[in-house]
Amino acid sequence: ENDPFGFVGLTYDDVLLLPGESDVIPSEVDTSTRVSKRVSLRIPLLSSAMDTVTESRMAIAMARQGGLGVLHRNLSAEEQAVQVDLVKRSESGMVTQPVTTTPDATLADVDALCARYRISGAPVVDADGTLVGIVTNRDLRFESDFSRPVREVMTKAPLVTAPVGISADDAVQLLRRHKIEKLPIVDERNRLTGLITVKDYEKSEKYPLATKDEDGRLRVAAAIGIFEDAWKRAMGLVDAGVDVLVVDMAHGHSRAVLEMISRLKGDSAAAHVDVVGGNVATRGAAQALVDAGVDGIKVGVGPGSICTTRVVAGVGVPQVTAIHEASRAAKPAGVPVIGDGGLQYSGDIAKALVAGADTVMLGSLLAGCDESPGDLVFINGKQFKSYRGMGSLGAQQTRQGGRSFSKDRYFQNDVASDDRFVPEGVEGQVPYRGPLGAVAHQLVGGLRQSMFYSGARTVAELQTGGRFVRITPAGLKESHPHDIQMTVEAPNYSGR
Ligand code: RVP
Repeated sequence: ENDPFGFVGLTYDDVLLLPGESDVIPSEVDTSTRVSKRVSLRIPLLSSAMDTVTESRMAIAMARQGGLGVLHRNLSAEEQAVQVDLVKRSESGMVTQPVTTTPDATLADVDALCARYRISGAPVVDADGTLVGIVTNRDLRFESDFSRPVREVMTKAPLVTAPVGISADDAVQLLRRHKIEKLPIVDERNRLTGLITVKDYEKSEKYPLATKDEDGRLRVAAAIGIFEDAWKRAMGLVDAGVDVLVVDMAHGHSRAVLEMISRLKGDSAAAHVDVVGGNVATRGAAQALVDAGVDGIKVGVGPGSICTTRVVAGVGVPQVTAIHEASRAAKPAGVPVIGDGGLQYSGDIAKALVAGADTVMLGSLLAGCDESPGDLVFINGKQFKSYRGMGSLGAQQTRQGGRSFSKDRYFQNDVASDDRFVPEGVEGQVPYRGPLGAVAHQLVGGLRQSMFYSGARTVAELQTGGRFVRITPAGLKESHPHDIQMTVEAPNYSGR
């Protein structure tokens, strides 16, 4: 494999999956998989840790669909921890640390709180955590003076409450019987310990595949680096309840990355958090991550749609080969592989899985969603959203408190000024795609078709039974629509 003239790197457009005998239809297949040793997903999709792709809104939407969002790290550690918090509090069977207010807060405070967490009201607690009332939208609706204190408008205790440990069914009964929307959970001394809301139950019916932790809260991952205050950032994210830490560097096969991973794995405070490392593109690098104790391996050096590493540095491995090579070290160790970057169409998901990935990470395919950060722009009557590499000049120029947080992904944290920075990414825009739900439906729908054609009921069956055929440029041309002028846009295909 080290003979460069015999070792060919293949990518998505170089291969197709052979159709195989099938006794399963698309709607019957099971797309469940693992991101890392202890975190399972119902659909094999992750959203990229990029500032034009994943903040809390995208992370919430991804987890609801059954995937996982990885919060980007081009912001202060405190802000990133707040994002984790927003996801963890967003939806659950029961909120264990509900957002609360106090009797002396103003209605304006409550209004801001509700907007921030997208909630419709909050329990009111006194200084020692005792439940003294509840304030909801309804209390604010006809109020003109928002400087009034909560104590004057809240519904005062005694409220309908439930004891710690109440079952889901009993809770729903109570909500129904009393025609209320929020049920505070209290201990024997009437201190608030949780909150159950009607909305949460409606959401669990609406999002049956949602990715949740043991407490019923949505799961979320977050990216960290390795330099300067990376450790402090990691601990802040752990405190905020992050489920997976992703050591997110352009070159994962480097000593500092391996050391960061071993250190995290050895730390008792982070013992319940899975650690993903990357990015890598060779078997040796994947083995080094395995040896460092990693729970998941992220693969991809240069495949990203916004990435210029392969031309600026001349380094990389075409993605299907990279995934295959990395999986040769990861599989025997039982460590899941994430195929990160380079996917253009839903068909590429199954190709990644057959090559050896367990999940894929998407940037450009998700950057156009409503839930990604950034505003819609109109150009010639068409709608776009901006999308940029984390190694682009623009991403480096994002500063908070005079600091840039993204340079170190490319090991250039010692570069003092922007004009000395060597970018490995570009900035641009992608077509507006609407809500993530619709986009994910098409992506997962495509994967279901792949599994049907391959005769695979599960991701594991696809991974072991799937077979590639290598194609030529003529085969690729034949694969795409040809000899026709497309007049109607398909929801899952845009021309090349
Ligand atoms: P794509 O889905 O092809 O748009 O690729 C997204 C991936 O590209 C990210 O998950 C990340 O690994 C990588 N990336 C992000 N920024 C850059 C860069 O500036 N080079 N690359």
